[in-house]
Amino acid sequence: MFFATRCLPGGGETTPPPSDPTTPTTTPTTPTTASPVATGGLDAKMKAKGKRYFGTATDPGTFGNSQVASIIRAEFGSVTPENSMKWDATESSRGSFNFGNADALVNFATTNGKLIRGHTLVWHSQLPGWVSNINSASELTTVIQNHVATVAGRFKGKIDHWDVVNEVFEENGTFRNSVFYRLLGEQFIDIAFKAAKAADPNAKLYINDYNLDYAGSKINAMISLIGRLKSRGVPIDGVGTQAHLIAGNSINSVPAQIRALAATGLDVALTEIDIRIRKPVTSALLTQQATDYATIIKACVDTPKCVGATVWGVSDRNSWVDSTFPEFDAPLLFDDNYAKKAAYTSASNAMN
Ligand code: 9MR
Repeated sequence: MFFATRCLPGGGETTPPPSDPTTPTTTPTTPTTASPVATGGLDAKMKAKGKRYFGTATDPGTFGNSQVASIIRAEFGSVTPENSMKWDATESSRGSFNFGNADALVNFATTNGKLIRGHTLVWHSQLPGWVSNINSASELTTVIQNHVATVAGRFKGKIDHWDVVNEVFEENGTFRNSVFYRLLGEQFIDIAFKAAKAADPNAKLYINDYNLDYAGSKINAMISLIGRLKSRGVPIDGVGTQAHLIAGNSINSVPAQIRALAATGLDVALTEIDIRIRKPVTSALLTQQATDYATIIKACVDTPKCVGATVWGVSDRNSWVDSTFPEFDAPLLFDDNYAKKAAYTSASNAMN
């Protein structure tokens, strides 16, 4: 899917009004204006808006850096394992489970009082070949049930949200041609959710996808599917919209899509926010990105069913964007040197 690039506003930052010359020049003991960034970090501000968390994605490879770890401790209230709970990481060969990095992530989260968004149980990507090569529906059903029971069961009681199924749709709203859909049809989703509910009854169970940021076939298909899942009594609690976005591109359509997802009656979470910038990164584009972060975060704040927002990483130094979209850069709230960007301040202010 390609988007027409919206013209970027020429704009610089707005200039504050000149101070009133009649104002006495006494030094106030307390600031007369709110400081732009409250103490307590992004998570505290999101909670003050009645939400559950402001989160980030990480794994031992990133929180092992002490600067990343201290930013997570200070700013974020939830962590999503970026890779460590995926099928290729947890069950790369059949029935042989490895939880090294996933356990380390869970220990980091629980030690630091962070919620965890489990990610993800059934996904066509990062899926070992032994699963893709299954050609019997009953065998695949058993394999899904065992995988979900083992992975979700291991972390029972510790996971706030599980992304039970991820990215089931093509861009045109048809089901993705995964081994799951080919052998089981839409029922693979029911199987996965029922298995997750049995394994961890208190986790909120989510369906998650990308490009739900604008009106069209894909979000329509998601909303229809949610209606069918609910009518079949499938235990689904929420829908995650990933929000992998491009600065200055289609951002203004996002708030209405968040409201449309909320109108299903499910909880909504922004699950993987990043807003990448087409190189070369300029100060105007960083300002555009800051504006765009505010638009997205405010849309969640203003939508009662939106329960939280997660950015897909801490600093621009560690983002999937570098390898996947080499013509883009700088998608996150902290720069390559772990300093707060304009986007950080703007995201924070969107929660005032
Ligand atoms: O950020 C993840 C990156 O490190 C992995 O190499 C990649 C492999 O597919 O997955 C990235 O995370 C994805 C997430 O799990 C699902 N939505 C899209 C994310 C970005 O690709």
